[in-house]
Amino acid sequence: MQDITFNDHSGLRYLPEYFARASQEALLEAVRSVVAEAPLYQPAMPRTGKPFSVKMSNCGPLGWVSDIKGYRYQPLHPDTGRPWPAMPDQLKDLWSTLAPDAPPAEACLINFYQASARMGQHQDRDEDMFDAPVISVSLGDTATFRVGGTNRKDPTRSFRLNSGDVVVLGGEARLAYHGIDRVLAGTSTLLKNGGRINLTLRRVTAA
Ligand code: MD6
Ligand code: FE
Repeated sequence: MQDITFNDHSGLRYLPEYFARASQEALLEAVRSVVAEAPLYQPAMPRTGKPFSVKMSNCGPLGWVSDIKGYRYQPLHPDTGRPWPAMPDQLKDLWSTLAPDAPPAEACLINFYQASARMGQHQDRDEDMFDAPVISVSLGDTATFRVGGTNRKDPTRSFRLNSGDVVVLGGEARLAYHGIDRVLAGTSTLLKNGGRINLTLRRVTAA
């Protein structure tokens, strides 16, 4: 495992191959169980109601949702009305390893990308506190991740996120703009039918 801390975005950590193949498979199994109970739903943009190209679900006590009314965290699945499934142990362990000083993660957003899906540049700022980092795990096809600074116009850099890679946005980089330019189809054999899953772990409420 390497630990490359980019000095021009302090608090951004890129941990390539954090999870080896066997751990990726175990994590994927855990995600499948979550999604069996909390099916992927189609989020939509606030105000316009335009659908996202990414489908989503969540696990943990809170889940991030977006619909015509806005972005928010809520304890219930928007379609089924049931609580989100528990967070898998592998993700709790990841959080306690990489964010040892933070209170427990409350939400894990599951993003599912098929071939042409992408995610525009955004800040993760729907949480009540920004002291804890946001930690992401990528599974399946490689994606190009673009990250800038805390102002939309700041210069950006992009790098590839492969299956098993972990990204931490903490410190100053907690509110850095970032997004997914594209997913490179056929780059991983982890998901039988291709595509990419990204898991983002967050603390939502002040402890
Ligand atoms: C993605 N990731 O990789 C989108 N957010 O599909 C994110 O939006 C993200 O990777 C916060 C921290 C790390 C991330
Ligand atoms: Fe994000």
